[in-house]
Amino acid sequence: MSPGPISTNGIGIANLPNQRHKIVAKRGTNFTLMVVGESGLGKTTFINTLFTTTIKEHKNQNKRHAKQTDKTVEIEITKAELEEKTFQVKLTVIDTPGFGDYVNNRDSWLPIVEFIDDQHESYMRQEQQPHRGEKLDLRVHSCLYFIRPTGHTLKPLDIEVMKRLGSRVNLIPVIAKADTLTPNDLETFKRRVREVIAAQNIQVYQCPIESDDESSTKRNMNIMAAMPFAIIGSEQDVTTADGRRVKGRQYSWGVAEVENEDHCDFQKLRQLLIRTHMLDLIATTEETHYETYRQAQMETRKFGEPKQKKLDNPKFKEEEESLRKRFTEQVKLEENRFRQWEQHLIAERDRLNKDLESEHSHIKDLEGELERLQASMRRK
Ligand SMILES: Nc1nc2c(ncn2[C@@H]2O[C@H](COP(=O)(O)OP(=O)(O)OP(=O)(O)O)[C@@H](O)[C@H]2O)c(=O)[nH]1
Ligand SMILES: [Mg+2]
Repeated sequence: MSPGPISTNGIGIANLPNQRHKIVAKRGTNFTLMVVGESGLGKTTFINTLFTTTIKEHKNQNKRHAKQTDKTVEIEITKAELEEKTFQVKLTVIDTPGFGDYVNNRDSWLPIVEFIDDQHESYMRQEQQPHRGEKLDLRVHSCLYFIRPTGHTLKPLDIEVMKRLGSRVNLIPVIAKADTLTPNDLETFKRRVREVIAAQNIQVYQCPIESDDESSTKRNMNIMAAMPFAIIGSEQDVTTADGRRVKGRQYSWGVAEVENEDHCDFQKLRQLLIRTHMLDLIATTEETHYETYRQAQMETRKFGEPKQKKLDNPKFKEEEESLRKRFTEQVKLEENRFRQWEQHLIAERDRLNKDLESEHSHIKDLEGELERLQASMRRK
């Protein structure tokens, strides 16, 4: 679904056909955003940056500051209300622990995928109740995947996790800490990431580009061209060389500005999330991702039957795969051993046959000799 006419400065929803706008505006919209990625890539910092640049007051102020330097160790949910013009958004942001930095932590993305599935499951169960009142809805409308700014390409772990996320939610890839790459390296890196995403068939969010007016269409194209979005996060206000106070990161060579389009795509990403495509993200979650989940569950379970955790649990699938691999390896090993043993037996048989042959010919010789001896005896 397209969010309808979109204004450049206000939230897209303010321009919806009147009736729909009234309904949504009265109730407010729930929008849930999740951040995922390896450890220490600035996920928590990004959330704080988004809050401080978007919302003046938000709940959990203290908690936010406590989170600043700490490693995130569990899934953390923060709610904030966002008011733009006459329209209200109840924003829920889900911060997740980073993974992949040491061996034991490699699989810690599994609970994140499970969390997403669980939200679909919980919503589906509420829908099946006879009294369908206000539902508790934590379905993830948009999931930002943080990519380490290596300058090379996506890692196998990224590909694996992104594939699983892309089939479940609106996946938006972002390049973390964009200030650590030169503009040229950043462009090359972006291109490589896009190529791998295409080659690996990773499903990423594609926002509708066509709009009613030309300038909106142009802006949408501009936003989409920036994917994967390069991000700079910062909780500090710093002073630029020309004396402006901005959110940014101070370096000896100058300031990397969060909200400067020449420095990174933070503004474009925020525009896509909060302004232009929020409704589309919500609608595609409902119509595509939730629907896919619901249908898959309907095909495998009877109405009201509890979810068979094991069957669709990615962790279980993982275990099953590694078990199968181990089993195949064992079988191969045994087959090899058997083949070697068989060859050994054949060689042994050949050797014995040869021995037997030579024994036979020896016997033959002896028999011949015996015959000759007997004949000469008879003649005497
Ligand atoms: N250069 C640079 N550093 C950043 C940026 N964003 C965050 N950092 C720094 O990176 C470090 C880790 O940031 P966090 O926000 O805690 O990272 P995280 O992804 O939440 O880490 P985990 O919770 O462990 O997964 C901190 O020292 C931040 O100041 C950025 O855009 N550029
Ligand atoms: Mg964190």
